Amino acid sequence: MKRILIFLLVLSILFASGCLHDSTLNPGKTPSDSTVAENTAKVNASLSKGSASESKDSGDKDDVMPNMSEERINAPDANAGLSGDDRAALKDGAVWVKYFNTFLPVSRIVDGQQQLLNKEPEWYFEIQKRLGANYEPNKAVIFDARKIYIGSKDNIYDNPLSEGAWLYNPLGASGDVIAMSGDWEPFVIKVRYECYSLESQPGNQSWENYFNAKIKEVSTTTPLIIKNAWLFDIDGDGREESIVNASNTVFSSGLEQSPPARKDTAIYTLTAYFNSDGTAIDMGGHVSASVSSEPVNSQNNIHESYTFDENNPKYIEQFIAAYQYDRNGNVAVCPIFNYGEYSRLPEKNILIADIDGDGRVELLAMFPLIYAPITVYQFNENWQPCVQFAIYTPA
Ligand SMILES: [Ca+2]
Ligand SMILES: [Ca+2]
Repeated sequence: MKRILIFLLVLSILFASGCLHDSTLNPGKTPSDSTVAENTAKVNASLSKGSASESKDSGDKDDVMPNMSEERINAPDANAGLSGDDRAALKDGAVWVKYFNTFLPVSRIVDGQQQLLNKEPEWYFEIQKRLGANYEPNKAVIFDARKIYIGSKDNIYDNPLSEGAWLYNPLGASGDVIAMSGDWEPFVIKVRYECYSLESQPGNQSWENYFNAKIKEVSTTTPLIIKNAWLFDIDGDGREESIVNASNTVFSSGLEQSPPARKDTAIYTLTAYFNSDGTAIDMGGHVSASVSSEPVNSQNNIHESYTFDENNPKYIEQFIAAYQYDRNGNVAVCPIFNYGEYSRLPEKNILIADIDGDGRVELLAMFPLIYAPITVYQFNENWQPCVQFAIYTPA
């Protein structure tokens, strides 16, 4: 139950950050909307706590209200440019993506028409009702997503996140396998996957400029840490496009107190798509200075802090840490202490595959997180990712 509540809290962060584009949940139909609302209220309260604290979603909005349509704002119309003469016909068939222990539908072509389109993300059970017996894989063939990666040396699974705080690997939880019923090759573009350590950051100026600008909306004293990136040539022009995750938070428990040197430090998890010219498309995330530097103390309504409350040790947990600057200007691991439910926003995982048989790849983005959506992007005529379909995942 506790784990579920933690997931719900993270989900509420997703909502607060606008990460769930167009997340118009249907009251009374969601399995947990009251809890989500409760937790969203808590997160918003937490985000607005203290005069030094401020939060930003990854869009440009200054208000605290969730920016629900961020991904659509940043991505052109889902159907723009899709009717060009050069576009091959869709092939009848279906594709499911593995999500933890189940398969969720992401494409279904009947008589050349895509059945899985929506303007708003839908809950899995609504899709299930619509598809009936076709909701689950039927006569499907399993494809291992490792096939999209170039070379075993650069393989996603041959690059285990190394020691300590980098141990948490979201990539195994979802998107490592698809099921397909159809007659085409799904993996038509090769992808390089890179994951970075504190010591070996990629040094890509475009990425740094983009993410630093996002972080500086909230804090000028927070280190930028690029976690991982997928690199691929989506338009075949010989120059790589990329999808990049940046985050300074990690799961790491049992750490000694070591608060950051400054009070206005931020926590963030951000994802962006980069064109080969370095321009970026926001793919969601969250940045805020919501973690207090005052001792965590439920009576003072401080639920997440870099500082321990010695008066109430048995109610305090520590399983998250953030990379911040110490007084010497070095990047240090600063544990986050908390009362009650609190978790970090995980990084997105992606998969690039042709899921509708027209020879062009689609992009799937997902979180290793219950209830969070799997989003399908189609590339438009300018090779910009446009939201086509999204399904909220089950617990
Ligand atoms: Ca390219
Ligand atoms: Ca396609």
